Amino acid sequence: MSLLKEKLRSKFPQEKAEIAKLLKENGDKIVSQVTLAQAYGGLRGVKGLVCDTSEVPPDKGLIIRGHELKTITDKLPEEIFFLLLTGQLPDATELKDLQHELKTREVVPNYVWSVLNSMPADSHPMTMFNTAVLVMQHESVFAKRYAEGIKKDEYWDATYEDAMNIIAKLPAIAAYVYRKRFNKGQRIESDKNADWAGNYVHMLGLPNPNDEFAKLMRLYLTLHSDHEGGNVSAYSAATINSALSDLYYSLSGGLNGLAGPLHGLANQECLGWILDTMKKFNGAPSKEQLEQYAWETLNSGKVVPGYGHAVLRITDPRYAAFLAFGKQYMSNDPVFQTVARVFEVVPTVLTQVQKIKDPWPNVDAGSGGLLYHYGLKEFSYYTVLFSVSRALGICSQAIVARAMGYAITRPKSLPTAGYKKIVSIPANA
Ligand code: CMX
Repeated sequence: MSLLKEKLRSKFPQEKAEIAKLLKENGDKIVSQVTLAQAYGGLRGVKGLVCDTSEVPPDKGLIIRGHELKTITDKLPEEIFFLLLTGQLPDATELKDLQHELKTREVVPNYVWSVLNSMPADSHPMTMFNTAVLVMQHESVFAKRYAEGIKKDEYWDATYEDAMNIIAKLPAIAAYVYRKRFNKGQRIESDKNADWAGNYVHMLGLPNPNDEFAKLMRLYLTLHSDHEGGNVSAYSAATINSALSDLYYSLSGGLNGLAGPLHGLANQECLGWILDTMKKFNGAPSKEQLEQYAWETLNSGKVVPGYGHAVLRITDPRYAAFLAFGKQYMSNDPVFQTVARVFEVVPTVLTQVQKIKDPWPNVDAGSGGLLYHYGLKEFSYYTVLFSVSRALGICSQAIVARAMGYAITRPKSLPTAGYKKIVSIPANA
């Protein structure tokens, strides 16, 4: 048995018992209230979900199992996955064991390539990626064992198997989506000696000067891994998972949510916005020009992509990590310079729009400019990178949910007439 699974096997029963005790002693205590505005406003701020892998305090940003993001940006995505699941960073032996386990599971079934090859040539990369994840449902260990009558206590074990099988294969699938969709030539075979992110870069086939692109990708895949349980992709995946749909169903469902422009697609839109400003002003725009362009965007009824957040009220620490990377490796690049200048201008503009609660950059504001620098210029692909990383969090959350035996998700809805009644307005008013 892998060291990671061994650790989980001893840890989960204890955590489950703790939750049972907590509920037995406090189950009837009130943890949140819901206003009418929240019911109609995307349940913003309503506490009613459980996610132990990470949390996002509005004034701090992402904290993974007690580790503030800024303290773990040097970690490999594999280390973060171990942390998400166990609450501890792996030691050297545990990391090696996990990397070995992923390597043994990385071969992608041939039918996945056939399905991707038969899709329309101009399919969106996210559609291709999510289709590949879904079609592999054929391999689900959970679905097979469930049909055989697996015991409830073993649900997490089968989900772990699915998670590892999926995570191991994602870099090869994502890299092929890139090469196929953008006519980059043959599929590149895996490098048996590379780490998870390094191998992804290898299979993308783009230049990797001084291993810098791989460094960026390690950072990228670490930063996007998880963002607590209420964001669209995590919540959608968890809801699907709660019906005991296996991870292939729930991960692809969650990633379909990530493909929305208000969520993960914003990173594609963001670089588009930056490049539009450069086109309009013939090169890196001045602060005044950027301010003008930000107002034009707002006045035309569009959002400034990469800015604002449903939870955060500070500069996203993930954006800060990307900015620091850019300053270290590409301070002379005009696209990066524009990204950095936008940060000096846009928060001041957005602060003047009263309804906007968070004028600060989110994770999507910075990443595109860095990817562009290393030749990954097809921005419709960027959400696929986000997906490869977010799979770490979604899979971890699913394993934990199965281990804790969480119930099927089923909040209560009411028609508008029902809410009118609650707030004492006659239904026909
Ligand atoms: N530009 C223009 N308007 C914005 C804005 C922005 N960057 N951020 C928020 N607003 C607007 C909202 O659209 C909303 O307007 P309406 O009331 O007319 O609908 C109003 O300000 C209030 O919004 P909010 O309470 O501050 O923010 P929400 O929780 O409703 O939305 C988010 C959060 C991220 C969808 C929003 O800030 C946004 O659209 N940002 C741009 C897109 C983006 O970067 N998304 C990526 C987020 C990170 C991720 O999930 O990947």
